[in-house]
Amino acid sequence: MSLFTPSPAVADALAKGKPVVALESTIITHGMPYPQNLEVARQVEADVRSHGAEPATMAVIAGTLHVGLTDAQLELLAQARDVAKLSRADMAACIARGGTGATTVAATMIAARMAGIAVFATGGIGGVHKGAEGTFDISADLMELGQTPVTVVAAGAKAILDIPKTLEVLETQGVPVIAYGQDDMPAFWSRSVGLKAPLRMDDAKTIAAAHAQRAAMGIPGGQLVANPIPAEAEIDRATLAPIIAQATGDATAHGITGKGVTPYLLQRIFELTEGRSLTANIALVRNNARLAAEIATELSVMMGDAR
Ligand code: PSU
Ligand code: MN
Repeated sequence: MSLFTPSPAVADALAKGKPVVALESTIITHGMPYPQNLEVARQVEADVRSHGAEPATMAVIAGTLHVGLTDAQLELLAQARDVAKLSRADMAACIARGGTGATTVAATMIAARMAGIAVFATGGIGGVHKGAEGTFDISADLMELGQTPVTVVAAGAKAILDIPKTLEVLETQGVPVIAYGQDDMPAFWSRSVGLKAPLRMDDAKTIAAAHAQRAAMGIPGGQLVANPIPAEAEIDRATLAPIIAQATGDATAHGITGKGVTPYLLQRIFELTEGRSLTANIALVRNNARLAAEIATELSVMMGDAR
C-alpha cells in the first residue's frame, strides 16, 4: 500500500528532480467562498507552472492522500460542504476511515515531506491566537514548522493572531522566520506588523541555500518565509485593526472555539471589509506561489549540482 498518490505530472517532476511546490487545500475549503476559491486554486497552480515549477495541491479524498489534484478533484473540494479540516492530529485518522478532508499548513507539510517536496506556498500560517493565555489556542502549524523540513512561503502570520507571541513560539521551536526583501515582519493583509522580522533575505537563492544548509547539518524543522503582500493590494493596519477587533469579539460572543476559529474570523472579516480582504488574500497567495516556485527552482539546481 502506498502512502500517497501523486498526480502523473507530480510523479514525473519528482522522478526527474524538477522543482515542485506543495499547496494546501484548507484555504480552498475553509478559507475562501465558492466560486472564488476554485478560481484561486486554479490560478495559483498556473502561477507555479508559469514560474517553472509543478504544483502539488494536497488533499485526502475518500481515504487516499493525493499529492497533486486533477481539475475535477479541485472542483469537488471547492464545492463540497462538511469537508474535514485536517491537521497533524487528524490526517491519519481521516485516511484510515476512508474520509475526505482538506490539509492545513501542518498536514500539507507532512504530506510534502513524505513526497520529497521541500517548498510549500500558502496564504498565512496559523499561530498563537489573541487571548491564548486563556484559551491555549496555538496552531499546530507552529510545532510542525519546528519538526518538518519544509520551507513554507506565507504572507506572514494573519493579523487576527497575536503576532509577538507567534514569533516567540517560532523562536522556541527553532524556526527561522525570514522576511523577504524588507526588514519588517509582514502581517498578511498588510505589509508590516510594525516590528522587525528575526531574519531578512532578498533573493530566492539565499533562502534555498539556507534550507539546504539546515538539511546538511541535520537540523530538523522548516523555515518560514514571510513574503509581504504586493503594495497595491494591501489593506493598511489602521483600517484593519477595528475590523479584527470586532471579528474577534463576535467569535467569542458566538462561542466559536478550536478548529472553527480561523475559518470564522476569515469569513467575518470578509463580510466586514465587503470582500476587500478576499481580494487581498488572492493577491498575496499568488505572490507567494511565484516566490515558492523560484525557491524550488534554486533548490533543484543546488541538488542537481550536488549529485
Ligand atoms: N490562511 C488563509 N486561509 C486559511 C488558512 C490560512 O488565508 O484558511 C488555514 C491554513 O490551512 C492554516 C489554518 O494551516 O488556517 C490554521 O488553522 P488553525 O488556526 O485552526 O490551526
Ligand atoms: Mn486553533
